[in-house]
Amino acid sequence: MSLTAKDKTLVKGFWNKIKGKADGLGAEALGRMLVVYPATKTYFAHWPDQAPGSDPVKKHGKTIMMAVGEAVGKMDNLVGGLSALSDLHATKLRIDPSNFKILSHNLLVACAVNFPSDFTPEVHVAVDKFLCAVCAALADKYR
Ligand code: HNI
Repeated sequence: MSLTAKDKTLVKGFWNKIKGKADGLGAEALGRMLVVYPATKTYFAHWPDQAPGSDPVKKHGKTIMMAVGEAVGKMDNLVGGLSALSDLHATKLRIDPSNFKILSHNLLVACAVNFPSDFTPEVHVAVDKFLCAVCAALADKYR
């Protein structure tokens, strides 16, 4: 389902509210993913510590959210804008693309928990659609 003009406006507005705390949100989402969906830990086996709040989780949470922030700026062409990142996940990192949805779910949870009044049902659906579009763009280079 493609993003409407209203979805894009809502996503941009919400991003502007959360971007100052994006690093922490990314770390919380990643930490939750590793605990709640432990099969995802296989991809991070080379990290010294996979616990929520650990240095690698914090660092990678920030990396993920920088990419999400860039995606907010590329909402009109996510497939093109994320093609290098898709290629990396497909051919080098070899991440099963079903995991993108799992991380997105955890990002939504982190947003809801940390921004309860801004994360209205209307924002929720727009951000969910946006993250689905990001997942589809990240999966684009798989075949
Ligand atoms: Ni992902 C590296 C962005 C989902 C496993 N990932 C990155 C990098 C970015 C990134 C940016 C750093 C790239 C570089 O070094 O140039 N990843 C994203 C985004 C999403 C996502 C925006 C989804 C919204 N990645 C996932 C998922 C998994 C995943 C769901 C596995 C479950 N990513 C990785 C791994 C690395 C990685 C593994 C390498 C990290 C490292 O420290 O070695």
